[in-house]
Amino acid sequence: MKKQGFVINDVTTEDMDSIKQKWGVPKSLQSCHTAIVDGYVVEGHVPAGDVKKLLSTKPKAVGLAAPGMPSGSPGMEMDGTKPNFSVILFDSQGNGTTFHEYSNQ
Ligand SMILES: [Cu+2]
Repeated sequence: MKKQGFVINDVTTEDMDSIKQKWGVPKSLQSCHTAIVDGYVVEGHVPAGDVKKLLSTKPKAVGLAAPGMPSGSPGMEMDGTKPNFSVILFDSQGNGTTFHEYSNQ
């Protein structure tokens, strides 16, 4: 994210659950880490391009999530594996819609 021009304030905590709860990350969308960018939640390995699109389009939503630890996502690259996962836009009701589909097809 730094390379993409984001300023990072890195916080390490054992208590990720209460952070995710506080920011309204639905259980089904949770991943290993949670970022807050301009008031939006970015959950998990969401590519920088999607975060930029979120910030430029400013949809009415809580944030973006890449649930789990999808292989091929930033930081999870594997040799010969193309990204194959979905970035989900979710609202305060916990409803998600596909924001960006990465497909290796
Ligand atoms: Cu992860």
